[in-house]
Amino acid sequence: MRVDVVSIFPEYLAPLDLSLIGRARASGVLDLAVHDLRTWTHDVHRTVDDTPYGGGPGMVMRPEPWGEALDALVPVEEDPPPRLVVPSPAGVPFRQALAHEWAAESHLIFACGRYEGIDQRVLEHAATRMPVTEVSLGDYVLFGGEVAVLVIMEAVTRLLPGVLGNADSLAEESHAHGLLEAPVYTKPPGWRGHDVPEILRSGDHGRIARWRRDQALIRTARRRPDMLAALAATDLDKRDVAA
Ligand code: 6GU
Repeated sequence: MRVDVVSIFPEYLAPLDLSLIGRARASGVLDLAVHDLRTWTHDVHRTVDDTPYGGGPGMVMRPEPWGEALDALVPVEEDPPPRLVVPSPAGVPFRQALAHEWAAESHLIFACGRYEGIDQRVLEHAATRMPVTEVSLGDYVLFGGEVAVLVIMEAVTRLLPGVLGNADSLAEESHAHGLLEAPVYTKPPGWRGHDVPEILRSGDHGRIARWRRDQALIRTARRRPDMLAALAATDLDKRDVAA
């Protein structure tokens, strides 16, 4: 997968060199480049922003540098075209399903806005050439899209084939089945007066699976009642009702 990130703070994306994302890059699974938006400015001040039409606080990113950046990063006739992802608190929610969709793309371009955002015409024009998604991490406001790109790239990269050693951990994890994951334990069996639930040490795999499912249901009901309500009745088994 090819990924381009455009930002006025390219150093903010330095963590993409580390850990498992760094390893995915080194192994060739991920071909990632970070670009400074100011590369595509032409004035001495390398201006990227201006005051908003219609008034209001803050500054808006001017369209010209973004237009040139996308012209440079999208090869003419690229087939399929890349997907442009624009992090914004006004975007659609980023969820595991989107991470799966984007892990199947061959080329993603992230446009990191700062200030009050990017002139909307950049997105309108890009949409005539490629799919465009404005995406939000949640209901709070960040300074800019850079940290959102770190989050999204971590969620997407771990779904790329060959990145996670153990594919089973993808199947089991929170959000894979629309439920939060059950709590986990390791050795020692007793620690500071707190014991590992006896059932996990019983060796009875049927009862362990049932216990984990019940714990997942209880957690989800308490912490994310919205997720439980969204679970289709067909996703519940008869014994879930008890939990
Ligand atoms: Cl994706 N960007 C910004 N700037 N703020 C956010 C966000 C994204 N998601 C939540 N808040």
